[in-house]
Amino acid sequence: MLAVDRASVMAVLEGLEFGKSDFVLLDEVNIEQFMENLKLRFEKARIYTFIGEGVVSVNPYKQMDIYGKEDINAYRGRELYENPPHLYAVADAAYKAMKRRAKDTCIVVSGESGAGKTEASKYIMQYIAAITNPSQRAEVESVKNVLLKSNCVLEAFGNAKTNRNDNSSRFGKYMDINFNFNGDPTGGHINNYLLEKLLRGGSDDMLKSLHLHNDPANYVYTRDGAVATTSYNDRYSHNAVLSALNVIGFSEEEIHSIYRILGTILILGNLQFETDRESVLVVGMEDVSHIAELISTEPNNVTKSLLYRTVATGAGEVIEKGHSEKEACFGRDAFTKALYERLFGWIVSRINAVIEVKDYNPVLHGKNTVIGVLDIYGFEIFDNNSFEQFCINYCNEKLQQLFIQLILCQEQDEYKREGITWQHIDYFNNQIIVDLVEQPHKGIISVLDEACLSVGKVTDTVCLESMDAKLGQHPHYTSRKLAPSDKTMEFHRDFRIRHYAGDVTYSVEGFLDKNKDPLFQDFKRLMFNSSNPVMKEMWPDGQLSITEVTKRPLTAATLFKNSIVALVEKLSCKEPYYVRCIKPNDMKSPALFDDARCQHQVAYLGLLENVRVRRAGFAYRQAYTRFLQRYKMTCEYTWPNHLMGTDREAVEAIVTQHGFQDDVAYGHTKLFVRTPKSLFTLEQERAALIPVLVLFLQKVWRGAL
Ligand code: AOV
Ligand code: MG
Repeated sequence: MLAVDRASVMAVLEGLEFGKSDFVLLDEVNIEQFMENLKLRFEKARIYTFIGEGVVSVNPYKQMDIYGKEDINAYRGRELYENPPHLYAVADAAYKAMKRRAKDTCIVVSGESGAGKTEASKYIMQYIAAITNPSQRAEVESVKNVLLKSNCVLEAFGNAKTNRNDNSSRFGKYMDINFNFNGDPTGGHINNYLLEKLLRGGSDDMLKSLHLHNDPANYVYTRDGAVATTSYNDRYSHNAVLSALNVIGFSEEEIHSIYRILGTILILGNLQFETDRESVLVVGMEDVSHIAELISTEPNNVTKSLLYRTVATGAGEVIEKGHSEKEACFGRDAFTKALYERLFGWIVSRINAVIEVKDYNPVLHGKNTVIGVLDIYGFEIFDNNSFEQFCINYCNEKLQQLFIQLILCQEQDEYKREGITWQHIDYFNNQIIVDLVEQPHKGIISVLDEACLSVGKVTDTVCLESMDAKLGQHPHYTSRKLAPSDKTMEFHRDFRIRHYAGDVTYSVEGFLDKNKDPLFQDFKRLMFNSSNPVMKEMWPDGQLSITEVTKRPLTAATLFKNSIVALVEKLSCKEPYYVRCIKPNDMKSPALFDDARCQHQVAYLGLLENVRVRRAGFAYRQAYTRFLQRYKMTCEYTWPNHLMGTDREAVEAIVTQHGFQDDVAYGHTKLFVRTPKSLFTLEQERAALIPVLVLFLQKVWRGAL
């Protein structure tokens, strides 16, 4: 009987009716061909497609039977092209690079809201957890357990139901997983970015002890979410969160403090003020005493913080100034948001303390390597774009910039490793847009900050004017004033950035308020003086006296910029792998591929650019062994087994027989093909041979040959 190995059989049976499994194999890189392939694959339930070592994923909106134990085993330790495209293939590639070459790697998952980023990150984490620690060492298992459980907790506090996604992450998350020289996880670290402040409910008993009702519709802050359909079983997830908190090691007291803070937030949201003659009062003192009880302080302190603000006069005197009703409402909202933000930040820091790598001695334990997983909101283009979209889109510009640099570097490195001459690649460099946003003294953030910090009444419109004055000449910036013919923009409100992914018009309304730190020091002091040690710990800046408080706290945009710069720094020393998520429709339907919506995403994710960069030098590269497995049936000298000296020589025989020897370069371990056309000949021939070979293989298996 002839010896036919498994990989050859797999390769033969993987037909072409599912479209091209890698976009670099398209006949031509244009949007039509790209979309045609993406759609065909989605309709054939092939939700993943490679772009080189990255994968494009289309949200299936239904359970797929492709994440089981057998699937994990099929990808484990295999080369990229051996199996159909899958998240596991990318996760495995990142893991292998780390283990074999002791390289730090990262997996960047991007895409718009509801595209499947968080699900993808979870599958990646599960894959890594499944393939590591085969000997089941207890200390590694416990690290893995905490890493996996932390997801559940962060989702419970950082996710919310939005109209685009029932379980939308309102924060960006970057998680480093540390590995020892064995390739087993030893710890990790989580960073979170720009949490939008939202919340969800707890159990009846829990809520009752907190003086809360279990119907979210009773609370101003949760009411909107309660109207939408519930696709999550809240009670079930509540228990899961509690058990996850326990596994991670939160104490009873800490868990109780968490719920006390959530309770405070809900009651605060309902709190009203009224003006009686000259003075402003809280409506319903019962709520105030509940809050006081929850945050372990005197009701009097709560009332004071809500109604007065301590200010230092020019003469260094400290006086108490009563709020107007409007100021009191503003203060209350800023306080609840800050409570939530601090709570979330504190939870993240507690998890980090547990998973931090301790006692790692590189001499004893070998080099410590890292895989980072980034799950971050993708580009957002809404009908109405505000400060949040501005931050998110700036973040995506930074990631695109990093992508360009890293992919090009990665290519260059591989060519060097394989001993192949480097070729220049032409691409659009978006640094110019990054500068437009972040350049010191000139960029949009700097103009915004200046406006926020200046004394006197600066309005959003005034700020827009100074942006126009400074940036009017910039090729990627337009305001309605500068292009008065543009009827789609408003005269005094809008400015537009030409992002690498498309034009976005931002309404400047509310930019200044959102950029300021709106929280009065009185609230910080209130929390710092709580007799609950957990709460005290969350508000260390509350101990500053009014005269010590820095007059110019960092603005939201600057804080965000700093965190993104730090993130990019973290990523830039790692070898990147990309998962690009696409949302097929806005109905959460498994059956609908909305062409226009998908095409829009393909455009702004820069996928064509991605394929072009990938193809600009050598479109396709493959290890000699794998290449041989896939194409050996197309050449008489190599089928079923070659009698050449090395695999490389056998590959040369295939290439020469098909006449594209001028289109390739031979690396140390891989064949590099410049234009994909050469491969098409091979692919077509292979496709034509498949039916014949299937018959042949069936005979082989039956022992007829
Ligand atoms: P996101 O993370 O990209 O949105 P999610 O990962 O939360 O999106 O996915 C949204 C929903 O799509 C999930 O709750 C699932 O119902 C479904 N889904 C996604 N991926 C899969 C998959 N591989 N298989 C089955 N169903 C899936 V946001 O966090 O809103 O930006 O802010
Ligand atoms: Mg998410």
